[in-house]
Amino acid sequence: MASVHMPMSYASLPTEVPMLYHEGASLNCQRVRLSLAEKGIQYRSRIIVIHDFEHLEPWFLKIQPLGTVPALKHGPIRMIETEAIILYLDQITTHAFTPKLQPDLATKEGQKSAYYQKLLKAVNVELIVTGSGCFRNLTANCQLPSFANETFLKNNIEEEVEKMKRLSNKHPDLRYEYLNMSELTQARLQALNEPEVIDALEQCNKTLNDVESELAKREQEYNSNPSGEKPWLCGQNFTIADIYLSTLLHRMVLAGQKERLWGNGYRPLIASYYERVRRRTTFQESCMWANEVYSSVILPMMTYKARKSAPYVIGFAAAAIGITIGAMIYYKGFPSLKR
Ligand SMILES: N[C@@H](CCC(=O)N[C@@H](CS)C(=O)NCC(=O)O)C(=O)O
Repeated sequence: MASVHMPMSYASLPTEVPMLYHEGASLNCQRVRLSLAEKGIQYRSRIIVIHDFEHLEPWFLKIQPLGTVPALKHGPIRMIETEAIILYLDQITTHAFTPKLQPDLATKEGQKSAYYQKLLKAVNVELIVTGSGCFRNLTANCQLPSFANETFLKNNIEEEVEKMKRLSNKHPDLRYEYLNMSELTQARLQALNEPEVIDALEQCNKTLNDVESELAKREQEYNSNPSGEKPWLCGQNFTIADIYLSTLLHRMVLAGQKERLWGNGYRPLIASYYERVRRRTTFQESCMWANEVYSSVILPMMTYKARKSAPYVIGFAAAAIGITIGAMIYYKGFPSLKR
């Protein structure tokens, strides 16, 4: 991957390589990873294993008080919100190296990309994905693991809330952060019912109507003057709107919503857009593995558990070696016991 581009006028920026705290499957993390790849920015990576509640650990809350991923640290700069992170990454590289993800707002392409980014950001993807796990009747070809069903997901959220409450007593300096998280998490649990999920799907459906019409305009423009690469959603460049759209579509495939939203010839332009973006190298590197449960969930969880139990394993090994050496000395001291 290319290194961080630091032109002379950007000399005041931290010189160290940014550190990204993220999770494999998370939609927002895919958005930031894809932006990093598009901008050719090298970064250090720290996976936070949300499924094992690593985001509740005090060290992480001191970096990200909301306990969510992604979070980015760049020298003294700390960023905790996806859109802000992407716009920051866009600022620390210049147009001379990579096109702007958010083109100049004075241009038609810039206005369109800002508009579609906001529209796509408003889709409640988290509720659709969790809801698809709970209400499989709303899905087709769902790729979520079968254990991620209603009972499992609800128990998991309840367990998370309990843990937050316990930790708020154990760490008085982070009490506010834990209680704030527990309120937000409880609200998520309440929204987890079939009608709310259907509403979220309907909102997504309406947004994709607009997207299909916008893609039709690009198609028309291209057909009337077919030169160079085919345009993306807002014009010639792959913008922040494409970051939000491509990752939304990828997440909908995982959730088993592809058939409903652009399957069987319905919305053909979105269908070919998704096929095209899947072939994009940056997307392959940063997002494709997000839908593979082994790479994005199981492997990081196993690594995390091994890391957590490492002190015990090392302690056990040290004790075993100690006992063996002790026994050897003991037996040497008692020659009659030697063979
Ligand atoms: N507003 C935040 C939201 C980030 C967010 O909700 N991240 C999810 C993963 S996509 C998360 O960390 N959830 C923690 C949890 O589920 O407890 C942003 O845009 O970055």
